[in-house]
Amino acid sequence: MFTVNSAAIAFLLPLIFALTVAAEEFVEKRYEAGVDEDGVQRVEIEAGEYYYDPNFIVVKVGVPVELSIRDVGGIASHDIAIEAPEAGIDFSEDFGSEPVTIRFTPTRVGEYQFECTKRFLFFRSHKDRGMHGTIKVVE
Ligand SMILES: [Cu+2]
Repeated sequence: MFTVNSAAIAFLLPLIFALTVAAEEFVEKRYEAGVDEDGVQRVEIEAGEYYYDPNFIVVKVGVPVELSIRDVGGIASHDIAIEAPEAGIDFSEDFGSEPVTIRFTPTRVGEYQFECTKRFLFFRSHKDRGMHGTIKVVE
């Protein structure tokens, strides 16, 4: 006979709520890329559960960008995806603790959203848990 302990329910319900519904605070971490001597804007991103740092990245239009991204902890695996082909920014890359380099040249001013597309079973997606950000392309 299967019985449900009320103490277990009292413990599990808030946990299920936290994992599936509750909003987590999103803190903006801004980085304005400079242009290196070789004409490349380099940006290093560290990612974990469930964030990118930085998550608001300002780059200049028409100047090549090199994003270097790596996972700095946790057990979940992550990716970074952005779909803005109209701005020359369109990629989806898995990464781990070794840095992965992504190159593109932004062609249009604007703000473009990136996110982690991973999700574990029925839990909230990594994006919904705070794993998203913005590339802002400026003149
Ligand atoms: Cu993720």
